[in-house]
Amino acid sequence: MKLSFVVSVQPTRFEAVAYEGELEKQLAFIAELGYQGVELAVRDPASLDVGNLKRLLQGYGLAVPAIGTGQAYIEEGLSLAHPSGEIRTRAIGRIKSHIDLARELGAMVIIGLIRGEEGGDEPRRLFVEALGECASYAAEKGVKLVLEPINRYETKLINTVEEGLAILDEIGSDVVGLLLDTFHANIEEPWVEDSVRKAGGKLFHVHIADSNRRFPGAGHFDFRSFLGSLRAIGYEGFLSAEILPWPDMNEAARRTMAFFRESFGQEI
Ligand code: LER
Ligand code: MN
Repeated sequence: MKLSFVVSVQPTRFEAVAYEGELEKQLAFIAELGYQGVELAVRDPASLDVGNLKRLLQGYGLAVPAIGTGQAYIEEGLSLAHPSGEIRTRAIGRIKSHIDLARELGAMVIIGLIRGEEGGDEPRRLFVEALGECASYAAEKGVKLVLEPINRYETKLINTVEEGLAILDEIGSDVVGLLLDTFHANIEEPWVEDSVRKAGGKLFHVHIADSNRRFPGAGHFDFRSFLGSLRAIGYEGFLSAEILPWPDMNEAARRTMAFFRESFGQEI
């Protein structure tokens, strides 16, 4: 397993990702700390200079395990389960542009808050339909999508791994898997390690934060037991730190790396 850190490529209202201005400075800092990857939160890929981004990533030796898309909902209200067909179409179009970017960067595309906050049968049906369309496009482009169960205080649609797996069954596409975020899982899963086992080979990506969404080690989440369950299913992907800027973002990034080095050495 490898560590990455979540960074926003533009200012954002979502507080658990870093945006401190210059992207290059952040990439340099993350690489210097020893992270092997950077997860990018991208509201709209159209606003990015992809050539320059690829040069920077290559220069700092950073992989991009995944691209976050939730800002398109938070900042613009685009949602895959929106009752308005016009907004759903725009949300699907936006995810397709994230898929194009992901293909360039060798990344996966996160389906998190872009599904909106409404629960119930109709939003779920609309979401499955929209996600199916995104999955067909992703399969054509050779890109994976990861559906992230999110805690009940942020959305009513898909809070648990079990609900996520049911959606995957309905979509029936090999390119769609799950993203487990320890902050959400700690709130919603009966027993996080069991949920990891249930997800098994469908677990494509992981977000890490402690129980209070601060850096690992700042709360009471049992990372030793969690990593044991990931090893047991043969998970070899990234652990992406998506954490609050506490006491500030640089210190949080430093403390995350220090926690894993001190607790697990090279064995993560
Ligand atoms: C995003 O990865 C996340 O965890 C949510 O809290 C917001 O989209
Ligand atoms: Mn997350």
